[in-house]
Amino acid sequence: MATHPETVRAGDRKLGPRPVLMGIVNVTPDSFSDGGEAFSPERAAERAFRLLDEGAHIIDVGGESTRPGADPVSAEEEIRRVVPAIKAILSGRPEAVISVDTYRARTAEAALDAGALMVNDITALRGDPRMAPLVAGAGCGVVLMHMRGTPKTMQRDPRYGDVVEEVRGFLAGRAEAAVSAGVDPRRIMLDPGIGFGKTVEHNLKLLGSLDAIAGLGFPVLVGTSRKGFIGRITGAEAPRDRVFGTVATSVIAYGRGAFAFRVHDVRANREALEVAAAVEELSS
Ligand code: HH2
Repeated sequence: MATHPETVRAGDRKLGPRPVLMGIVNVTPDSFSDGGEAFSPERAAERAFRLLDEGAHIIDVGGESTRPGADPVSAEEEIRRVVPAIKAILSGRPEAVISVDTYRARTAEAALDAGALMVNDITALRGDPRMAPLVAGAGCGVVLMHMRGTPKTMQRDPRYGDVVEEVRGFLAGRAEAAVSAGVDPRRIMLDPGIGFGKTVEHNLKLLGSLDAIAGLGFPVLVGTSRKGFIGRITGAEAPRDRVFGTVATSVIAYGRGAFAFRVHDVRANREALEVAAAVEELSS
């Protein structure tokens, strides 16, 4: 554990030590959990202010749903959704650290110009050849996530030999590619991509063995919030009813070395993680 990085950089900011909370603001009509709830810049800003008040360290603004089976939107539409939202958030809270959830360089560039400090790329810089040079040149933070296939197709019978080994190997390769493209390693976070081309069992194995991914030496971000595998275990069909299950996954991930937590319910996860951190502090 001692060798894990204690911070991650994004622009001129440093985040950490863990637990770092990333609050989700989806400026979409169709996200699986909160679609339509923040589909105007004003609503997106209101939600972001609430999440910041609840203790979020980063606000992740997304303009395209990546739920299984979702259709992509155009870069123009994505920019039309995220840029006014980012500007509205920063006009109310100029200190906020904003991340943009996109795999398109045009969208990322527009978001960085509007003041975002981090790019959350579910394709780990494979989706757009211009993304790696953009991120390297901007000096922003970056999340590199594992995904099998695309959101449209990823849940069609995903199979792995050893899911933990495959995800770990993939993330090691993507971190190396990012560093070769000029990205500062202190700005990189890795994410196993819970729910992206994975069965319930794959998700559980990854959570249980997160220490293998944390062992790569980069801060690990996990995104379990309200996801379907939690509902499959608890029986909670509505995503908003999966908060208790989500909190359990966050605490488990923390115990296996996770650094950052991408969540809809910042207060519940933050309080649980603060307790986990207090216990760890006295037992290490
Ligand atoms: N999950 C979602 C979207 N972006 N980014 C990272 N790094 N890790 C994740 O696990 C992750 C992510 C899906 O969740 P959500 O944004 O709530 O829904 P939707 O994609 O339907 O907008």
